[in-house]
Amino acid sequence: MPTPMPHKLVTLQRHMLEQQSKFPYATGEFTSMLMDFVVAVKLISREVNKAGLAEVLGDAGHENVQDELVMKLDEFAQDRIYKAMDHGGHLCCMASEEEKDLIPIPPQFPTGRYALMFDPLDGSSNIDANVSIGTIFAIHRRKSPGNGPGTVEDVLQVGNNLVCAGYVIYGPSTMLVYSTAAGVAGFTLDPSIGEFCLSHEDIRMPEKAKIYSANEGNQAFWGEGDRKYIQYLKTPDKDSGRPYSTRYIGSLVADFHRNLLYGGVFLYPADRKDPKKPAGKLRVLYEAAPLAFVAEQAGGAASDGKHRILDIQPKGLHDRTPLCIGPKADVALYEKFLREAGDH
Ligand code: P6P
Repeated sequence: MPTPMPHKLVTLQRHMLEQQSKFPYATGEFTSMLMDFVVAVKLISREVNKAGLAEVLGDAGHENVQDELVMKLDEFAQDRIYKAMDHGGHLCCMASEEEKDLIPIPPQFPTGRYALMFDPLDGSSNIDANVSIGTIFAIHRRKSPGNGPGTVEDVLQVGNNLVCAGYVIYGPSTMLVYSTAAGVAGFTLDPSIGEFCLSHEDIRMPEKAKIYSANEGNQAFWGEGDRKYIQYLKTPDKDSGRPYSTRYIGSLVADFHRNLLYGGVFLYPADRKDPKKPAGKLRVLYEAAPLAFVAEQAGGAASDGKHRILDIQPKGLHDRTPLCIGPKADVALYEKFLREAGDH
C-alpha cells in the first residue's frame, strides 16, 4: 500500500518559486542561491544521522575561534556549506561562526549581490549524546560598492536589513524553517525522495509562553533583573499561567524551535562567568539576529534586555549579545524586570 500522498505536496523549491512570483522583478537568483544552500544541508543531515556509526564522531582535536572544541561534524558542515555556496555567483562573501575572518569567494568564481552568515552546526557539543542540533543562516544584500569581492561591511549590517534567515534542525526528522520577511514556513525532509516538503505553512509564535528556557546553573553570574525574572516565572499564580515549565536542552536551535511551536521564552543573559564573554555566549551574526528575524516574522520578539536584537549594529564578526527571545509579552516583561533592577 503506497504512502498516501498529502493533498498538496509543496516542496521547498515550489514554495520559494511561489514567494518569488510575488516580486515581479525577482530574477530567480535568490531561489537558486537558497537551493544551493539546501543541497549542503541535505548532505549535513545525512552525516548527522549516521554520526554514531561513521568515523566523523568524536572531536577533531582542535579549537575554533570561539575556543570551543571542534567536532569533526562541525568541520564537515562548514566544508559542505562553503563548497555549495562558493561558486554559484550569488555571494560576494560569507562569514561563519567557525571562521575567525571573513570568507572570500575564490577568485576563479564570480561574485554576487548577497552575503551569507551561518553557524554550520550549532549545539555540536551535543552530537555524542544524540541530541538535536542545527544549522543557522542569514542573508544580507551586499552593501559595499562595486561587483568585486565583498568586505566585512556586507555582513556587519543591522538585522533589520536581513532579506532571509532561518535554521535547519537535525532531530527525529530534519526540518528547515525560514522566512523572507513574508511570514515563517517549515519544511520536513522526506529522505525517501530527498525533498523538503511543506509541513508548517504559517508558523506563528503563541502569544504567551508557558515554557522558559535558561541555563540556571549560571544564575550566580547573572544580573539581579535576570534572577528576579526567572524567579517570577517560577512563582505560582494561576491568573498569569505561572509557574512556567522549564525546558532547556543546551542546543539553541532545538530550544528555539520547541519554543516557537509550543510557546516558550528563551533566555541567555549577559553573565560574568567568563570575563572574555561579558555580553553572554551567543553571537549576534550567527545566532541572535537570524533567530530574532524568524521570531519577529512569526509574531514574537527578541531583545538583549534593552534593545531589539534586529537594531543591533554589529562591530565585529564574532560580537556576542545577551538574548531573550519568545512571545512579545514575555520579552517585554523581561525588559521591564531589567529596567526596574537598573541592569544593562
Ligand atoms: P550553555 C551551543 O554551544 C550553544 O552555542 C547554543 O546552541 C546553546 O543554546 C548554548 O551554547 C548553551 O550554552 O552555557 O547553557 O551550555
